[in-house]
Amino acid sequence: MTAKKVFSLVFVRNASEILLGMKKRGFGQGKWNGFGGKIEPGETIPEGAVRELQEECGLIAKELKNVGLLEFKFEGDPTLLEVHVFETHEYHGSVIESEEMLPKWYNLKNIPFKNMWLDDEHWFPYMLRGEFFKGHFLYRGEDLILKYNIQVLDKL
Ligand code: 6OG
Repeated sequence: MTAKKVFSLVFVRNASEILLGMKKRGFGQGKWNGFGGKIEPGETIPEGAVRELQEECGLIAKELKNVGLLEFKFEGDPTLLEVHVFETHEYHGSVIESEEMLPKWYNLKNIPFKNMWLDDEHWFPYMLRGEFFKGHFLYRGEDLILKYNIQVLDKL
């Protein structure tokens, strides 16, 4: 049986910038990414997304838009990682560094793909165009994508 782990991933956006966090420890250490983590038992996926965003960068999302779905497998590991991707344009609070993340605003034209998960370069354009995407990636280790596909889906 394939085990599944469900995660949230939230990007805070305005018209010209996106807030990324550099992961200071654990899985993905040293990479810039959105804010998120494992959905806890008893919470919905959006609840988990709001909680992780606040824990990791201090912002409280007033609305969340589900913008895509990512699935990851790592060669030799049957676990499927299912990552629900959200954007928020409305929030309160101010950005703070946490034990897990160093937040920084990036211009949308200057996203640091070289220091991000390799998959990001493939699906970010869909997110930035506002197309709801579903991506599936098979990794060998953390630095090689063996195969992938991305579909655009009609918004639910
Ligand atoms: P914690 O384990 O720290 O949450 N995540 C990925 N994000 C991208 N862009 N690419 C990947 O490729 C990823 N694998 C996991 C999901 C980990 C956070 O990192 C995301 C979560 O938001 C393999 O709790």
